[in-house]
Amino acid sequence: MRVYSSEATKLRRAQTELHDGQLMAPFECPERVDLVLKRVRETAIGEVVAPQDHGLEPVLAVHDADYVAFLGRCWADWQAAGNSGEAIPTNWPARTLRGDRIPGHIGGQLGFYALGGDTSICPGTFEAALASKDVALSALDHTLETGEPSFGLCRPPGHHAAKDQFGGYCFFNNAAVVAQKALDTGLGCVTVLDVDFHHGNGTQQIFYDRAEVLTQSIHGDPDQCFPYYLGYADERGEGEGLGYNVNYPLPPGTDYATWAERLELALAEIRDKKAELLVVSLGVDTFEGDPISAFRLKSDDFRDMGRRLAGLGLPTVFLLEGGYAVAEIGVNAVNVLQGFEAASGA
Ligand code: Q9C
Ligand code: ZN
Repeated sequence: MRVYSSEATKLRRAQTELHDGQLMAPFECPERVDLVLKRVRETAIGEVVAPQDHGLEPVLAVHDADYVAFLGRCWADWQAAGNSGEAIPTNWPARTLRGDRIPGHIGGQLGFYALGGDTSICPGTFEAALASKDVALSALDHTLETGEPSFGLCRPPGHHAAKDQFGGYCFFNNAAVVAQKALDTGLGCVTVLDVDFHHGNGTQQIFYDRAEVLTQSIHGDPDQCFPYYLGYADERGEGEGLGYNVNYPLPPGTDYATWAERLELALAEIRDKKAELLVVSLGVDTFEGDPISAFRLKSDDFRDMGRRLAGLGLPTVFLLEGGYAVAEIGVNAVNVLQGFEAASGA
């Protein structure tokens, strides 16, 4: 398996996260990259390669141009407005206000382009997000060229990023960028399977009315878990995309036996829709020790997850999403990859 990683993904080092009423050190930290990389090297799961620059075009294929431009200038504008701390949104076009105006003030723009207050913007954020999508796109290139599986050590993660909103630690939707690029190179049907603890709201939104990308997510029930306002089982897609989005919400406390039953349903759906490429949004925050999540997967369960994914026999791109039990994310992520390789005989 080929692994893609970039030092530039560590350029974002936020100091603040507004979490459960406290301003604390962010869970989504650059050390995550080094911990996964360390385990990749220990296990020799694959050669580690630096990504190629893919420019902004593949990002603009799934994100709005004004949103991308906002991310590019946000930190400078925030500083120019006289703020000393990190850019944290505190006001939104909430239901009783107008959602059709983009205010001139950076504070108003920040709330317009944010879906939560959990993700502070700091120096290096845009640069790290650019590196993260290059890692993802380079992994795709390798898999399309060789048929071999790839692992993109993406950071910041991507699956919460919508067409024109950041949040949940995500800025560019790496999985969506990759899925769209695969379609643009001639594939007919791509699938994104999101196994992160949190619902992949951004990926769902981006492809909601389209049949070329089957999006599925197994996650903590949004009635109890972030992102709260999307990810319910009755969201099945719309228009041509009806039937091409499937959500599997599960209650806090869910163990692997129950989780794996949903995975089998998702795999059957992928076979049924005849997807030609599998993109795995690989969050390992389903781990029992994760500090912000509530499933009970054990480290060995991640191997079994990889084994089941390999059963599809599809070209596969793994992209890192969440996972915050920093001591164990390397073991858990690489366990998925090892289980996959062992079962595919690669
Ligand atoms: N107290 C990813 O795993 N915080 N993002 C929820 C609940 C946001 C997680 C707050 C969690 C985002 C990629
Ligand atoms: Zn997550």
